[in-house]
Amino acid sequence: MQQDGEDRNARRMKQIIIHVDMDAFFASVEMRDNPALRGKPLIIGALPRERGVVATCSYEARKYGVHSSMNIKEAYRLCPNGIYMHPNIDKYRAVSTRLREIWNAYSSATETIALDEAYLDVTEQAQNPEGARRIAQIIKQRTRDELGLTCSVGTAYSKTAAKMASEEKKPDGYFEILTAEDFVNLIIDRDVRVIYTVGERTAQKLYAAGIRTVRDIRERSEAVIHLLGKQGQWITKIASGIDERKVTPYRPQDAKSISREVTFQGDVRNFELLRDVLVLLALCVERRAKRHRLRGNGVTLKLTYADMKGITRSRSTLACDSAVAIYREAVRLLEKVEKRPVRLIGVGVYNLSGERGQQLIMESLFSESSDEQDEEMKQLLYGLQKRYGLDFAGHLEQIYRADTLHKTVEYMRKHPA
Ligand code: TTP
Ligand code: MG
Repeated sequence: MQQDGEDRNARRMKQIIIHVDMDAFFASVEMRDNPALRGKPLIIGALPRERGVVATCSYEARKYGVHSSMNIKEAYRLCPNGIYMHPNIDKYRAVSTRLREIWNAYSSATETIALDEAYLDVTEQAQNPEGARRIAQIIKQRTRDELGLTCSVGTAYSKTAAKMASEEKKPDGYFEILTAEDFVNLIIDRDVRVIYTVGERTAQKLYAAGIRTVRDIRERSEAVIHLLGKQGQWITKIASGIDERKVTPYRPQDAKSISREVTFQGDVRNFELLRDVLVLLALCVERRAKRHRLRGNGVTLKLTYADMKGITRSRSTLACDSAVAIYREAVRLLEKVEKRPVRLIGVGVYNLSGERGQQLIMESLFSESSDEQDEEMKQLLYGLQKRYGLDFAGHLEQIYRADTLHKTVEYMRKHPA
């Protein structure tokens, strides 16, 4: 009987998608390389006394309530005995390259979402759920044997279901969701936040309308659409198990960098001014990246000194998908360069990748953008207005235009703080 059911599934499955997600990725790599860290609450991100957030933490640290994106101070309060470390992004990137080699061997298309996470289209290679199960086991085995790491894998008929499946048995898990009915049955009584585009704010709106579970979404789909518009349509579709998105391979060779620069009319010795110009450049870069639905994994600062000597400085980082983050990284780089008169300054992001950028766009569309960062950018702009007597009110859009940017920067140069 089971077999019959599966054959029907196999025939019905237009696509078979595997989602792979490494377990506690950064932390696992560190524990692999340093046995003394194993079994300990390990928090990767920043040191307790620094400004910063948790990038990830070991499962032992999660028991204390620590989680990704939590302020490091809060993490320290919850877990004072934890081991705190900075991330070694270049190391994780090298692991990621090896992972992609494994993934690519079994899929016709691999869509990398993050260093540790990808969708694989295995429709042809797998043929049926049994084949997909075999591929999943091989991927898990090779990841363990060749890289000394564990991952969780989900197989499903859609991307959303595959991602849900890989989360179901974390860590080191495997789970299948072969039909939309199975998907709906699995999540029907869960909180609305199980749907990945439902963030905290959206959830609050839904709760306020008495919509708490996926079942509520399904039973009150019109209310959901009324409440959330376009996002509501998407959510009600997902709540019915409908997601026909294809796995779109991300090809690193297609990615370029995105950058903006300005040349001053007169050389600038004042590095405070350069810092302030970085705010505007970062906004421009962020906007371009979002337009192209891209997200950088590194920031570059470019300077040309008055004697025409040019330098570039770069930093690998994960968090550079917002203007604030780009600005912060660029400032760090600026702090380290030789302080001589400057005629040109530029900022860029490189190592572009697709989906997180896409999610970002979706998030901002659905007004789920990060309040804290918005607030910080507002403060930065407010500072510029005050220091240079600028008036951005209503004109900020204009800044993105090259001529306005130049004019504004020139104005700042001539009216120093
Ligand atoms: P995730 O897959 O979200 O987390 P994880 O692999 O650490 O843990 P899990 O077992 O729950 O999958 O993210 C992968 C890596 O990306 C993570 O190790 C660190 C990094 N990351 C950040 O730097 N900031 C973030 O906010 C998140 C969510 C992840
Ligand atoms: Mg992971």
